[in-house]
Amino acid sequence: MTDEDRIVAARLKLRARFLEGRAPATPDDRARGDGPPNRHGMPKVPVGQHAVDKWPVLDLGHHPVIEQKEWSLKIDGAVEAPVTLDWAAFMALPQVVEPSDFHCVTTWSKMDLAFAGVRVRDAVALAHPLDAATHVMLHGYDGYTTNVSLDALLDDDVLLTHTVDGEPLSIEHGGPVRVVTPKLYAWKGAKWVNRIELMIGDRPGFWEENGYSMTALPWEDDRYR
Ligand SMILES: Nc1nc2c(c(=O)[nH]1)N[C@H]1C(S)=C(S)[C@@H](COP(=O)(O)O)O[C@H]1N2
Ligand SMILES: [Mo]
Repeated sequence: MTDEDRIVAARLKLRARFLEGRAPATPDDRARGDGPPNRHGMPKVPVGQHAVDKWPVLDLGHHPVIEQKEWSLKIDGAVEAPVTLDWAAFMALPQVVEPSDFHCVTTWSKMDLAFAGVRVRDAVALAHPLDAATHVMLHGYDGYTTNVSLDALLDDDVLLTHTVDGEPLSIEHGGPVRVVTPKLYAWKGAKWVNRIELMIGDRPGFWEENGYSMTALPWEDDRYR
């Protein structure tokens, strides 16, 4: 068994437990709070989650080492004008900082990370998405893929982030650049991102092919399908 096989097996076991109703939580309609907007109005972690102190590293075990000068991001697919951004073009886009939470489907949440970078919306706009585009596939340098609806992707807090809490994003967490999707479970944020593929219609990415949710909404305990 490779490391990747072990990781996938462990995650499928977690899914099976969840589907049997044993973990991590069953949806209910308790009031879930009143925090900042990117917490969906909730003060605490979503149902079935617990907050951790340290930010864990979770991926398929391949950590590609990409220098800033080699990194590029292609935005293509259902667009009028495919573009490829190099580091300089990326850093020339408007830069923002968004404090957000980070919810991993394996039940940990890292609260209050200050993500700095470019709104995915601003990068995607450069390629002029077709009106018919509905979803995207995010691709990483490690071959990882994950699908996100265009609506969710264009949210204010969805960033191509290069700096977290004032420090450059580490390789383990997806540096030089990853996507973060604070209102969705964290697997929707591709680390070492190198392509945003606009799609007409939806298609499952890596974990979604393995029974994970197409939509991944933490506040709805929407983990698997
Ligand atoms: N390129 C890539 N991105 C990825 C993954 C991966 O294996 N490869 N794993 C995903 C999963 S399952 C999670 S929970 C988060 C974890 O991010 P972290 O390691 O920074 O905590 O990254 C997501 N993005
Ligand atoms: Mo994950």
